[in-house]
Amino acid sequence: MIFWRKKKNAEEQEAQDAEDKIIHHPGEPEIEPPVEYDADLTEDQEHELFEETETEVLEDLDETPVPEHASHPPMDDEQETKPAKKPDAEEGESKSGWLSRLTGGLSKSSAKFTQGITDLVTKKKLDQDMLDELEELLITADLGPKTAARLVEEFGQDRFGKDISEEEIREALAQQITAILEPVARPMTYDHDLSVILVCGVNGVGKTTTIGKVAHELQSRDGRKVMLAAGDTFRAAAVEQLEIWSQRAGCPLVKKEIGADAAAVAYESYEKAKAEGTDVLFIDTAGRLHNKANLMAELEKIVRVLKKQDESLPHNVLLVLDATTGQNAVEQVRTFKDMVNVTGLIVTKLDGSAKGGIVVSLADQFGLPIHMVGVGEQIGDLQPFNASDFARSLVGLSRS
Ligand SMILES: Nc1nc2c(ncn2[C@@H]2O[C@H](COP(=O)(O)OP(=O)(O)OP(=O)(O)O)[C@@H](O)[C@H]2O)c(=O)[nH]1
Ligand SMILES: [Mg+2]
Repeated sequence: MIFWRKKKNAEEQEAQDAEDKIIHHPGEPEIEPPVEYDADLTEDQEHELFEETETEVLEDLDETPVPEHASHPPMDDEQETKPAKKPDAEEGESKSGWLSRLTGGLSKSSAKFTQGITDLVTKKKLDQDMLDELEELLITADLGPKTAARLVEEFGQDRFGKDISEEEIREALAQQITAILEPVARPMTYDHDLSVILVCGVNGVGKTTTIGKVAHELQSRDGRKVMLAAGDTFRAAAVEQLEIWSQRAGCPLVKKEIGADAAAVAYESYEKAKAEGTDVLFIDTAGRLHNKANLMAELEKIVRVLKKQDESLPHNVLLVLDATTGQNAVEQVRTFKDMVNVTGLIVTKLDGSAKGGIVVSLADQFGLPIHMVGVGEQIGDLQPFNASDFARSLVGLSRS
């Protein structure tokens, strides 16, 4: 009996470890949680926890090994001394800059695509071998097996046995991909007197940077009153990083001591934002806690506390995804959707080695709005998502 129980525990542990891998980058050292977490707190306990965490300084936090990866490369001294790049003056200029960075970033996968399609069209007529190879190509570009199969099936429907050219394949794919992306390419909206936006995602995906970029744009370009809340209370560097962005954007920051309850930060920031007539409040969250259960408990509690203030809060829950993690991003969406009501996605790092097909895969599987894409670390590098431009870049075609 005891043996059975042990085996069951081992299985549970294995399942837990497998799930945690989704929220932790591979190769990171394990870190211990600074505090025990209780996800199911009564109101009284919650109150108590607020009191406790507000005064409790995590004495042993300095000894907690913070993973190298999570120590925020962009916010090191070197980066911070660099002045933030000024936003591009002209809309057109900004758009072509975005496109060239996107196309440049996607060139790795689009080059493979282009070459792959060239290799594919060895015969004139479209046959099953060509369709199979095309499916392989799409999977290699991170579109995922389901989306790849669907695209190839649609593609083959009217064309099977007919003459086909390389250009025709690329144009047809661009059109099909645009059709998948168009319904989800929806810009962020800030419809409420005070729009409250919770930003989540695993560590290092670009949550804090994204908040900084958007805050800057809203505050400096659109003249909206923005406030930032440092809900990642796990590491001092996380608060500092957001503080720097708040200074760049010229907007206030609500922060508490390290180890404070993230939900308390959310609570206070909302009260303050209301009192100060703020238009948009962004709440940053931790990407890494000890395990998925801790992360879930923290996010759920933030939402619960906000909902007590106003049932409609938070108005948006943005999930930030790093495109370079490929199909793992799909698992991250599933994981976070289980925890919180994700309302939209932001996909970052499309300027890097990402195979942009992951964006198509996400759009096809979840249908969640993709509000913006990140193509670099600077302020102007976060741009609204354009379905057709993206699709054409992906298959190696120029803008239509
Ligand atoms: N190349 C590139 N780098 C980006 C992009 N967006 C963010 N980054 C970089 O990714 C790294 C991590 O960004 P953060 O904003 O700190 O990520 P985070 O999700 O807040 O991380 P945690 O707070 O650890 O959970 C930084 O070096 C950013 O500059 C992007 O679109 N392209
Ligand atoms: Mg962060």
